Amino acid sequence: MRTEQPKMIYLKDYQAPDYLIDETHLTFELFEDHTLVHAQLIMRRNPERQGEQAGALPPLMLDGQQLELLSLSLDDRALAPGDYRLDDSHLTLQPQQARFTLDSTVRIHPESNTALEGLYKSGTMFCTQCEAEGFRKITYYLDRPDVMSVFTTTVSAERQRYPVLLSNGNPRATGSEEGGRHWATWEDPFKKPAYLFALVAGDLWCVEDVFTTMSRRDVTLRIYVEPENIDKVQHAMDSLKKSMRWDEEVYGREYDLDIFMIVAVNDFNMGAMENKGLNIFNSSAVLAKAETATDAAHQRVEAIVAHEYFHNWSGNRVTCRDWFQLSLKEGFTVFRDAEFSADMNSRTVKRVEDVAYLRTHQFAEDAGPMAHPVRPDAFIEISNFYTLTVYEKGSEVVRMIHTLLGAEGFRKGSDLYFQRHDGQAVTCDDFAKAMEDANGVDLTQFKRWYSQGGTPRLAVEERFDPQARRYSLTFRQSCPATPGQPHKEPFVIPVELGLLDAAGRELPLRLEGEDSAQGGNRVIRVTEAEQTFTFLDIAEKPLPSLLRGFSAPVKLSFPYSRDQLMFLMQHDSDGFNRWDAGQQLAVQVLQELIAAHRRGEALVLDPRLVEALGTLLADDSLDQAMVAEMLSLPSEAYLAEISEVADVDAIHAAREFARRSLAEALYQPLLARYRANRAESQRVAYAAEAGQIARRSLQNIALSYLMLSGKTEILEACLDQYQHCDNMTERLTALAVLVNSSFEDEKAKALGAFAEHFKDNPLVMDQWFSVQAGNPLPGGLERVQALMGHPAFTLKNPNKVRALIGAFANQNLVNFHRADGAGYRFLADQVIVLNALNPQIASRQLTPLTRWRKYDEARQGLMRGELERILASGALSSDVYEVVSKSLA
Ligand code: B3K
Ligand code: ZN
Repeated sequence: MRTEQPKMIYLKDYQAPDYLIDETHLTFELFEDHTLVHAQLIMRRNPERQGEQAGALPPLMLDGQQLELLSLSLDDRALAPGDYRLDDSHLTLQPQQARFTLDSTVRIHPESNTALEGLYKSGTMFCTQCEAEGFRKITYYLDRPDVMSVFTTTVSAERQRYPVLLSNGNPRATGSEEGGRHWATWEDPFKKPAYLFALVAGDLWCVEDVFTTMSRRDVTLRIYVEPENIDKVQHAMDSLKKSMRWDEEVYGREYDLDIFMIVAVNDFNMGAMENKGLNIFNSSAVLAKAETATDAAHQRVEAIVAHEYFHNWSGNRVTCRDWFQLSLKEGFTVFRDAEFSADMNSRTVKRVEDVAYLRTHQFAEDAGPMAHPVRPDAFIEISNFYTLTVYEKGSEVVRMIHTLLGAEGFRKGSDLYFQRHDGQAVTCDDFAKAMEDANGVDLTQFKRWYSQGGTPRLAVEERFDPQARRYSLTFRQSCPATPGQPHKEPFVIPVELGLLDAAGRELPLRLEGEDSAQGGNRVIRVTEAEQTFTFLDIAEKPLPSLLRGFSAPVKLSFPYSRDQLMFLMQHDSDGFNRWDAGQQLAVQVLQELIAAHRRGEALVLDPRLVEALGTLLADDSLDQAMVAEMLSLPSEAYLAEISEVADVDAIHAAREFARRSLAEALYQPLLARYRANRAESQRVAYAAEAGQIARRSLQNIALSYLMLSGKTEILEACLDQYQHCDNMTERLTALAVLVNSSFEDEKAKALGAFAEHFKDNPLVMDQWFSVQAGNPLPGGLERVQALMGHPAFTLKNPNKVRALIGAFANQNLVNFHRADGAGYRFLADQVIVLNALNPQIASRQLTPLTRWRKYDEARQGLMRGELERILASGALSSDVYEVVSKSLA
């Protein structure tokens, strides 16, 4: 908890460290009521700083929090309290020579660490989470990413309780001690910052495999889990091997150590952590088998395993100089894992999912009080900056570089980046420079994507001159002000586009100034506030397909008519834009319904939406996963994001009306698709592979529409699917549509049976909580409050908090935003409790309240009131303080 006034830290103040740590030798003695940490640091003056600060050596200021210092010596000389200074967060002393060895012993208390940062216990197991600044809760250190050291780690613990002792690198030695204890020593030969340190001790089982690298070295692969989960590891292991091969093939990156380990833990603040050679994962990001994990969960495991593995190069071998550069590793690695998933599954579906997520959540962040550039220039608490902007928008920025340079040029740039900076801690500018140098291009203006926050708007206008056969597109870009950035300079916006003729064929494209046409799909660069591109030899007025594949993270507007959108839905050669045309059509129709609802008028659905979706359903040749995506109406959260003032009740009413009308109008084709796919699901055994996933996604969205009919034949089909299936994807969907229906008896029975059957599986219980938390029927808050008292719920487990409180506040908009403010009060109450238990989780849960400006005046007042109540509630963590104070500013 904070005792000093929180301080803003600025990128412009960055200075290289005064001292370096060449070697770090750690010994941990783990006990039930405390842990002793001995650290030997072989240190020297940083030569880079020597010139600037000639003369006497500067003081050495080590980071350290919540440590009880037991002994300290400098070059074997014990230091007395008068020889150093201690405060809440630092240990300061005066070295006498440029090279020295510092030994310290501290006592820490992992057994009572509920913040889950540093060394802590998850169940009976010891584990660590050090990124970003958790290592300072383990020992006194220069806890900053530009201090890179080799580590040896010895862990000692009681053998019976903790038979497995792990740390980074390769295993070196093991031995026994008196009193039933044993020890193991690990050596990591690669220099790394302290945030990549990891330690695990527990009673774990593992699945082992071998991967032969491109230079024919055998690497041992191990995934450690608690014994009861050993049957849920194969999917993660397969994903790991695929990732290792893909990184060799696509980036030429080979794994370096002799062993790569993953450990699954139940209590974890986020998805997973890329510690060198010893990744620690939230069990939800490792464990997956047919009976307990949905298709989405299987795909999430594959993506996160890949993401953490890819960090071995993009993050570990080449790391960040300071935390302002976080997107250097995160944006790049998200881009890498997205491309991996696209290669393993359906590329278009992956892109659709990612873009829908970005537009809904990152765009909202960009429009709110916590908006910041991909490379922020100031923060109070770095944990608050593991954001959608740094990750997802950061990935879009890397994707744009890829689009501008082409796959080959991008690979030349990444090769140069890895080769030039291996073993270094670098900046986003270094990344861009490698891309520039390898390709002979200038990215100066492009780099505004790193320094300017906010979502650019790109308005497009067309003009056609039939006599001159000229077709022009005028682009106007602007970007709204964000905190600290009132004015923005123009971005470089790559716009991938094509022009379609009346038959839906792509026209050859010749821009003014070019000698001949160059294909029908191309990327143009919008670099000015206003810019016109003229295409020549255009005989008839074409229909433009713009921003294909979502080639830039902008809000594009073009005055499409509904008929034009229907045309694009059917004819665009770009699968992403076919989906996007469908979304734009649905948005237009839904916005009309929202407005009608607000005026108190009767709602009438535009038949064109029925026709468009009916056409898709009738076409057997289409990818079923894409049909499922296109049948999904834009989410309530997205409709809220694009509203000037979000009227959640009107949004919900309009969207539900549209869903019911579609279900009624398309009942027969939906039922036919449902039955065919369900029959197939019953015929073949479950596999988490693309074809089956596509089939189930269409089956399940069809069921969710059909259930709106309230017909008994559908209720029976739903109950049959719930009871007779070999996988969680079908079972959970059946449960969810039942929960959202008005069949109260069947609902209660199914919920009871589900909980009874899965009560010993915490990850499945998380899904059970989420399904209920998301139920929009009246009384949502009371249901959630009752579930907080369920024996499987605890505020101490982040997955439970996310599953119940997070799902309620983020996905159940009508109940969370109920007019009396009780939803807000509930969330604020939980944040106040969580603030003391786990600041990172508390601060995350606050997000929906930070969006108060989106709502009507009455709700704004209620939301602000709750933020003020949190601010006044006592000693706030820096995490919660930063978010609340910026939201109220
Ligand atoms: N690098 C970690 C995130 C650490 C978050 C610390 N609050 C996981 C990842 O992005 O791979
Ligand atoms: Zn990452």
